[in-house]
Amino acid sequence: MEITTYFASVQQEIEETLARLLPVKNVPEARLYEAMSYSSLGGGKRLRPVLFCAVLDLLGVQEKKAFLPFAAAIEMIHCYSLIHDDLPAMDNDDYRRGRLTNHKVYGEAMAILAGDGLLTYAFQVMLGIRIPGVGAEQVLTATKQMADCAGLCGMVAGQAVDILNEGTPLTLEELRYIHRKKTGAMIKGAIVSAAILAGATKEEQEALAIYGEQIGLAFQIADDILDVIGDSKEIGKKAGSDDKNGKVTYPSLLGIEGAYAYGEEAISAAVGALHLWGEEADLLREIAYFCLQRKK
Ligand code: GRG
Repeated sequence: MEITTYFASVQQEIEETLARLLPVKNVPEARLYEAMSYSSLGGGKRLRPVLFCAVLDLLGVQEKKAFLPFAAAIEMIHCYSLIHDDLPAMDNDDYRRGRLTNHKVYGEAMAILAGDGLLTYAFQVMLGIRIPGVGAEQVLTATKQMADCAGLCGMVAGQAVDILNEGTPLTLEELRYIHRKKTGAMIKGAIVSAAILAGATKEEQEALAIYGEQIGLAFQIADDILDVIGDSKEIGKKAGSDDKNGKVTYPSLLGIEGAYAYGEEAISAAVGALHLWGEEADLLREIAYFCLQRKK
């Protein structure tokens, strides 16, 4: 299947699954549900669920439907991170996915709670999942993988180091440390948790983990490049914010061309990690190129 068709089909399935999992209830805290839905529905590339589903396909899972709540829960964690990242105490952004940010619509307190709600609910969904042929231990291991990647071993740690180093010159190695955790961990988590649920061997899990780490790096490099040369309308947020906030980025350290070349090295390494598979891994190979070449 062509990559754009594949993205479109997973996007639709995730939209439907999220809408089902996040109904706005007629309860005193209805506004919290609204705020959670606002930032989860109707936008985003859904890259992490796409990777999750592509790994299931690679490993021969025939019926993906029962796995979709797990993929949607990963997207909830991602959406929570975007809500919190946009808060005045963090990046203080007004636009995300082409719309006003959560705190601009619902206020800061509700935005914090919407993020908290999404993060907690994501783990409730993952742990409650029942998939025919998938054992409880696999579900626990996959959920633990996501907790590691989202929390203190991953995204939260990366965000903390990023904030702690604001205004400080960084080396390439330090920048990589931040992004390996802040951006890369959730991408790798989506890939490895799918591999665990699909019953991949240790060797397959390790190969896919390397693939995830490398495309995570390329994805971040593309993000930094888009912040310099991207179109604000297309990326759905204001371009130029890294420069305005004095952030060290791959282009600021390596120049645009140098950063792109560095991204190409990461893509080669990602594609190289897929050597265990033949053409059944072509979709993952295409997604790797997309991560660097994307326009939004
Ligand atoms: C608040 C704990 C906490 C973490 C925030 C996600 C994040 C960490 C920060 C976002 C800042 C940022 C622009 C990071 C670069 C890479 C990235 C994660 C971009 C956003 O992800 P996309 O492009 O977004 O997949 P969509 O909207 O397509 O889902």
